[in-house]
Amino acid sequence: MTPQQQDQLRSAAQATLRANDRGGYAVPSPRLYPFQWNWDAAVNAVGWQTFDEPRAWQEIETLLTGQWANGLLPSIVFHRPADSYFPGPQEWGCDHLTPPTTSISQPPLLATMVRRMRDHSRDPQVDQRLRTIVPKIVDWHRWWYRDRDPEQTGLVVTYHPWETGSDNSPAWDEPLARVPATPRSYQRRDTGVVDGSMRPHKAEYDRFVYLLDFFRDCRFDPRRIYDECPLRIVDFALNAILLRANLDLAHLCEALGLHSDAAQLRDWHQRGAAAIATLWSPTLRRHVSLDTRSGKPLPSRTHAGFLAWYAHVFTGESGPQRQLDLLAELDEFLGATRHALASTHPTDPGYDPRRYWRGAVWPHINWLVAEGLAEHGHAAQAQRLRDDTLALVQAGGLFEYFAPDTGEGLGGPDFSWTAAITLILLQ
Ligand code: 2M8
Repeated sequence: MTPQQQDQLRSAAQATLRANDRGGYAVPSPRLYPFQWNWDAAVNAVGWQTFDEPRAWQEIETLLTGQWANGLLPSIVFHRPADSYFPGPQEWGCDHLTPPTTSISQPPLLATMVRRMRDHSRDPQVDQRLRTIVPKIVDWHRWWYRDRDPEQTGLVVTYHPWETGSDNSPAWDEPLARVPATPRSYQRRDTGVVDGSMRPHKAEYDRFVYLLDFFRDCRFDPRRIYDECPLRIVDFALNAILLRANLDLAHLCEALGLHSDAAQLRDWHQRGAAAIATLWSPTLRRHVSLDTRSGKPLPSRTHAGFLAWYAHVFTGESGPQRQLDLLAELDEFLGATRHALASTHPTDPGYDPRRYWRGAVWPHINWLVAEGLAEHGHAAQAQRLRDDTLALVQAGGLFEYFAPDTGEGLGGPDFSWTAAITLILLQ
């Protein structure tokens, strides 16, 4: 890409974030997702920081206004009403809250992004802001371990594919099939905004809706949901992101003198790293997620396993060999499609290159995987992912995701975290 092309792309990405700004938060894509999403906001903040640092911190402070008293940081904060999205706060049974939210969370990227923002900050007062922000993120991590790991296994469970962020990944097909379909009628909005061939099937939505009704009917009682929810999985990607975030949050706590929180966070990382090692499959050459209802691993061939580097869990004697095995698996992903990284390998029976998390390339996952690879000295693979991501965006536009075979931009247009990742990669 020439310097002039880079400038054009940078301007387009900045303009997209500005256009999606609703006053302190950016919507992921104007009509498809008209609220503030949790892990999107974390990525968007890093994108904002490349050209407007005060606005970057505001993205995070606005997200934290949605935090529950018990520490949960919800997946969506419905700051203002909008009717182009289903399900809204009434469906979640959370419309009485100020601001209204969902009742589930999302992958906890926030601490890692905040640490990065502190490292890149030009604000001499940055630690003043962090004295308010960091304890709230610690409360959120505490919520994960208290409510989502009540048996203290070291790994947290999730009850909804929307909480994993990879909503219709083939990894969830089998456990989701055991969830009853909702008996009630409802009206989806997403397929009125983008083509239905790029979105989850109705059978999946029927179960997504069943689950959110179930949480509401349980009055969000964590023990009851843990005992009775028909879907209960240990998602490798979510746990990898949480483990990495524990380390970054411990670092922030130490910088602020919060030493007992830091010690707790390092302990969670250590215990989690030991527990996550049991999710390694030598035949599949990667970690897999676990269905804790059936006790079975979920072996779908997805990109999730490549987050192991980012999570810093290759500890102990097995670490070097496992890294070699995972690099071999990565080579097979890189060679399988024209554009990397397909979210599902084409040989997986659930592969669908256009349908969202069943094959499409996701810029923010490419970036996270590249960060982890680079941190472990695998510079060439990291660069390949970064180059592929920028090439996709340049040719295909600032879309939500991209077809791994043709490079076509798919899903929502003018997408905030795609813009943010573009700005980060062009830095
Ligand atoms: C998608 O998820 C939402 C539900 O949270 C949806 O499809 O309605 C996912 O890609 C998720 O990971 C993402 O955070 C969200 C907003 O970009 O959209």
